[in-house]
Amino acid sequence: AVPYNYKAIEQKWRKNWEEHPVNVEDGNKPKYYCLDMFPYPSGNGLHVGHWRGYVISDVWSRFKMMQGYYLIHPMGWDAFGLPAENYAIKMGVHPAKSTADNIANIKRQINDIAAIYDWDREVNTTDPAFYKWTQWIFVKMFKEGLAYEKEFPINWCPSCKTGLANEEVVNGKCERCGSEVTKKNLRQWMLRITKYADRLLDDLDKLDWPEKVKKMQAEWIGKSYGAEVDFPVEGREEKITVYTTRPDTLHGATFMVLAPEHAMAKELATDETREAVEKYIYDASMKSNVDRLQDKEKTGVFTGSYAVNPLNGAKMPIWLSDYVLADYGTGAIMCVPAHDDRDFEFATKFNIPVIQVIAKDGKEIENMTEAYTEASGTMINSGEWNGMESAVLKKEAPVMIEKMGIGRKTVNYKLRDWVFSRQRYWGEPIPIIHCPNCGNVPVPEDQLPLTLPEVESYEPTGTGESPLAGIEDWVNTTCPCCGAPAKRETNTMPQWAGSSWYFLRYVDSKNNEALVSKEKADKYLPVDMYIGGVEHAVLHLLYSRFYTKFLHDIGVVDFDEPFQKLFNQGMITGKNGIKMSKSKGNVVSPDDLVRDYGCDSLRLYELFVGPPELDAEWDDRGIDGVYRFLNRFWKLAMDSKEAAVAETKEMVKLRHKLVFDITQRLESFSLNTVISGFMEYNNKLIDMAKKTGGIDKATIETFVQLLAPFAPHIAEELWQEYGHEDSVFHTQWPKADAEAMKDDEIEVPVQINGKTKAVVCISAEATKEEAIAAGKEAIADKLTGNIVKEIYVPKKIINIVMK
Ligand code: ANZ
Ligand code: ZN
Repeated sequence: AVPYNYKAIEQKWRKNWEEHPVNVEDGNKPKYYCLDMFPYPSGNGLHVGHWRGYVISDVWSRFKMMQGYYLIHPMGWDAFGLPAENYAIKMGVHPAKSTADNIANIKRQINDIAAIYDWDREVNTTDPAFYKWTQWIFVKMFKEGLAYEKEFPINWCPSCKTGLANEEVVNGKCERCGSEVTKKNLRQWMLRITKYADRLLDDLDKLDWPEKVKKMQAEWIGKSYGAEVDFPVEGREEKITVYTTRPDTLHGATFMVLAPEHAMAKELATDETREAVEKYIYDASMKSNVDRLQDKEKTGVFTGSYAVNPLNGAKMPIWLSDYVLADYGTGAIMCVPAHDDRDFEFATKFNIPVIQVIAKDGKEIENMTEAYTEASGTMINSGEWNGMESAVLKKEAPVMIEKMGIGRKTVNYKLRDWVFSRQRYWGEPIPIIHCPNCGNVPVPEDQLPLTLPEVESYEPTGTGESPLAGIEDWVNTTCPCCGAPAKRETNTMPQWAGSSWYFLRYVDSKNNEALVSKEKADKYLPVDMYIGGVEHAVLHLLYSRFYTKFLHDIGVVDFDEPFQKLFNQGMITGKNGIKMSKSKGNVVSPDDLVRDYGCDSLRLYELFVGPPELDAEWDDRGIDGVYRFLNRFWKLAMDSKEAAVAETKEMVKLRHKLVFDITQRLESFSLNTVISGFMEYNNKLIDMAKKTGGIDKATIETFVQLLAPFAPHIAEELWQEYGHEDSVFHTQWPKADAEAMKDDEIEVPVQINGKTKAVVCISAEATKEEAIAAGKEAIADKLTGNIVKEIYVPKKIINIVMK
């Protein structure tokens, strides 16, 4: 037979698909929107790890197409941001130019995957026709009071010379460059994402997402229920209010800690403590939040002042410590060392009394060596609350406190408003004009996009101003309201701005009148399946949900969750699990593998390396195995075509089992076992063909159909070899018939010591174990002696030898 010539086959079908696209819309098909997280077009190109996600989404898309859907499967570019800008600074090339070059290269690489992207839908976040709408959304948010200006100390990356959102600070370091993040007092544009906190939390229930990701989002939003309690301060009018989730422990509060930034921190100092207090406040101002929360030895300073426990009048020293955050709750806490780890540590270090108020079995612990943090047990040392269940009290205390007039029931969130301005060049200009008469005025919607001007130097200034501030004729403008001389906002948007809504634009990417037309939005949105890495769990995926809810609220779309289903693929790593990167020199480029084995083989191997949701180590050598499988299947198909044998019962049965197994594995995203399944079935068929001279047409054709989403070129070629003119992708995904899958049943006598005692019905294919088990069950009541031997003569006799 003709050998498997992947080069010729792949070239032929690439051209053919270009001329006759297989994903075509016809009015009757339902849509299916399968989305990849769009890439940042970096100068490094794609490695085999990037391929994995694209192959997974392509397999899924083609499978859906064969189930009769019209596919929305687009691709685009998330191209604003630091890498392009840093390259510009180094090489003096305009970021738009380097971005365009990188896109051209990556597009070529993506085309090598043979993924079925609809390039008519392509978007690029740096294209003014696109960012017109990114700015438009900002203007709408401004008009709705969701975008506002505020000056406060934000996370500042001294190396990127820009402010960062909380989400961009990972373990106290800049998410992008790894530098230690510091604080800087800066005027900021903020987005009021906190207004959506409850909906962002509650609607997680609607989503078919990995539990892990939902949990991360819920924790990031961090809703907690508790109480605010007001504590009088000795010798002062003003009270200090604390936030606590454990008001049940109020009797055990032996001291109080304020964040160093708390408004009263300085005032509470006495002549003796003032110097130490001011030094402590200064030192804390230089640390990031994350740094402060990390597990290291507690520090603190006594202010010299005392608060009074409003329940029992106990005197509580007031301390400052940086483990209390200024921007959470009220920035002040009551400390219950017996029942909180951090407080226990602090009290131990500074010799503050510990009073136990919850006892597990009604007994007081003599020398506490650690806090008892569970809200379960009986209240002790708690006056009128003694004897109550702490879990019950925890729920009731907020209301009781409210009735006593010493506080109130409250809800708190960890989520903060989103710091939305960056002091860099390569981003969307924030479309706001500062007018001396009118204040902040948005650029009129019909004047958008406000395009990014050319600059001489992209270098960040480091002063907290973006390079745009230096372009006088751009900065100076007139107020759209009153005509007075006014100045443009010179900050730009963060890289997340465009990616927060790009998925909406794909379905109407050329529309100049609207972000997306109502008609197209209704027809093609939302996204049915979103595929990408897990690293975006709280950044991009939270921002996108927020944007979608906002656009829902202003009537642009009529759904309020963007992504119905989410799949996170694991990473492909180099040897020993090390992340592939240029600097480590362990990047495997797909280009050579495609040349040496073909696209179809590489696609299969990307899936074969392991469960798609887990990380997998890359080893080039493994690709040989899938390549051999394709060769063997090719030969079987071509030989069988010649032989043209009639179908046997075995072939029919195997065909239906194949359909059943592959479909089930594919639907549950167990893509690596789909590939191993193909290999096993192929081996079985080859064995069968040794006896029959070949495999029947329908079985081979079914195999080809199932293989098509995975190895599209070879599938199309064989489909054509088998005499079909239309694409294999225009066929319906095969269905398994349960009846046809059933093994034949046969009757077998069951004997004890050679004498027949019963007859059982078992599968003709039953293994020895299965047959013996069925036989023993049928004569269970007669198995009274010691079994010395169990015999199964296949399809003939089950014999149990007993003593
Ligand atoms: C007394 C208490 C007793 C507390 C106890 C806990 C256990 P979540 O669940 O994270 O909301 N807290 C409040 N504001 C804080 C701030 N600005 N910085 C650091 N810690 C703060 O936690 C709420 C609990 O964290 C609050 O309840 C408070 O300590 C502390 F046995 O109050 B608790
Ligand atoms: Zn004005």
